[in-house]
Amino acid sequence: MKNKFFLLLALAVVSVSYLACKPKSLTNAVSGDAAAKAYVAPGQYDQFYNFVSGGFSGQLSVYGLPSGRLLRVIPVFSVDPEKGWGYSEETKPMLNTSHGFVPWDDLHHTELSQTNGEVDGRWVFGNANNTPRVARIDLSTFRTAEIIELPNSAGNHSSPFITENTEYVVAGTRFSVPADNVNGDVPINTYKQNFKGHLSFISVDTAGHMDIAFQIRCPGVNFDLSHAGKGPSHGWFFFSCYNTEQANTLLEVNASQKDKDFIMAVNWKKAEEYAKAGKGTKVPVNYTINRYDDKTHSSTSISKKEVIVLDTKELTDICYMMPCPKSPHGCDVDPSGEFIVGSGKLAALIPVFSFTKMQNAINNKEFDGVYEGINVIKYESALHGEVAKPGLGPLHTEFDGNGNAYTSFFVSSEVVKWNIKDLKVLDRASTYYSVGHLCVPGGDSRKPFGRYLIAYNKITKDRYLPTGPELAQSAQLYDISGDKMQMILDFPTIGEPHYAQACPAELIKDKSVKIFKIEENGHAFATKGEKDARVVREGNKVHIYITSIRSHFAPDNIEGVKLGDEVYWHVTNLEQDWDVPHGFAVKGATNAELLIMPGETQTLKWVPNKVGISPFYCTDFCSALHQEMQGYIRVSPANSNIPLKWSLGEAVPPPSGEEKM
Ligand code: CUK
Ligand code: CUA
Repeated sequence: MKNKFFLLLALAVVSVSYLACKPKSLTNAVSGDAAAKAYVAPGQYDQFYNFVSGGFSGQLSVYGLPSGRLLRVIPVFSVDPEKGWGYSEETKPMLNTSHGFVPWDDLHHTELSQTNGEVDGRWVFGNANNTPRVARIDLSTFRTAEIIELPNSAGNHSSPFITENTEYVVAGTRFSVPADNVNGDVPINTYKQNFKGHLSFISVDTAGHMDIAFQIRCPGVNFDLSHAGKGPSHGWFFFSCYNTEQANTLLEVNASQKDKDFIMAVNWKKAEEYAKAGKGTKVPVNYTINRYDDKTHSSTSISKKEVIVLDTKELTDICYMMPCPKSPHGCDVDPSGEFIVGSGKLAALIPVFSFTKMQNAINNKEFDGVYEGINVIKYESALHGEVAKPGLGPLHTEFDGNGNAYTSFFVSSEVVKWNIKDLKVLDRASTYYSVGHLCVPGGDSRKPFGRYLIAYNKITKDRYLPTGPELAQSAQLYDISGDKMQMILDFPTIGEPHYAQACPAELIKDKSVKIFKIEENGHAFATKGEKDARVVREGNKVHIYITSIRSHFAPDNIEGVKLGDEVYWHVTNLEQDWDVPHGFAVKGATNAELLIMPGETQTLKWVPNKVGISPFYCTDFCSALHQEMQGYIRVSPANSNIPLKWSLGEAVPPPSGEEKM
């Protein structure tokens, strides 16, 4: 067994070193009409939005397709000084966790909300891999609206995949760890006894609010990826598991021992029934839910203390294991909901399971033993068939809605198109290089839109101008409307993309919020007109109610602030026009700028530590007189008796000579 693994490893090394030399056919990789296919004329909209995870950047970026134009970077799990995300008083609570404020995470997968298994354009979800969390981004504002933390988890990788009516966002832990409520101070080599893998079923209500409905406690393995059943398999969820060897060290060898690991099938409808019937245990935990409110322009953190846990040891009919060769990564369900594709990183074939056969096998008890209390279905009993000799290092599969599947191969750097029913390979296209995830618009829903496929590559090597030791990760766009895939565009990406989703622009663009109505601004420190601008002292806290409109702040001269004061700049942008944000920055601030949208209020905390004059100014070029949009604040010693004073336009003496005219 070991020999086989090293053979594959050797193959991988050979192929990777092959990448170092430029393929001869490179100039032929793009054919003549490619540019026209990706061309979107200046002033024209793209046809699709593409929501791409930023990996270790912790953010999510939005591209237009087919142009590859970068439209927006949405801060999610990482602070973003450009937008004040995690720096303004209003957004700081969004990054709260049971560990306190966490300024960074690692976002791997994006998933669009669905209704009846079809993309509906309401929200996109993202996962945090490091400190386990799930975020919901509102696609009317393109902002992170909610972040929920997941207890009993570590490395929330198998996430945030959703059921076909967005009933649940589901998250499987990558690292199994001792549960939060038991003593975790145990030797690491007691993995088998003490480490558990928890799956979280996060309910989503019609407003989008998330909470953990229940968790399922599973044996300690690594849950890698997952997807919901749909259509006939709605009610089930499928998770790829590796490290079924339960190793706790040198996983590259020790977790590659078995020829087959598992895809775990979870009957979540049954689990839901059990949870409602009180079959779970209420377990004490600590987790946080952070919500942003577009009316108060503020966020709040809710601290939760309990979760319902169902145990697979006791409830033996909610989980079943399907053997899957070898160290599976991607776990994808085709649009019909009948076929489940497992991509074994070290496998030389792709197994495709049949939901119908799996159901029959369960009903007929065609089992092949028990794994840690969970019935293992006979491989052949659930298998629809295998795709033979597809490539090396399969990772992920997407679907085009015409009966075809597209699988990425990391080691052989290619995308392979195959037919779901007869499992015949139809086409292959090179990627440059080492492709990870793939995305077809709607490609994991019941209704893929087909047309394009995007490959997200890990290595770019010689594709772009050198930029020092670090090169951009890269996306490649293929036209898949014909029989043969055709590469039409390369574009560099932000961070390291893993999964991405795309949908027709029509689902989103007309719902896009243009301004926040000033009369609906419910912020506790809003200033709805210049006449209300003021400065209020409460002990050593100074609240500045300040407004911005082209091209001044009101007030713009402030005196009476002293060392030792905590100054809160509550900036309300009075504009009611689309695309007119104002920025705000003050000298010596130890956090960031604010970028305030029309009708919105945002607050910057500033603790001056020097006596003197500090200018403040607008950072976003908003008008011809943007450079005039500035002001001064005077900071006096702690014991001074300069009174609080604020003004706009008063301090200017009449220009000399004017009286004489
Ligand atoms: S993972 Cu990155 S290529 Cu985190 Cu979905 Cu497969
Ligand atoms: Cu406001 Cu520049």
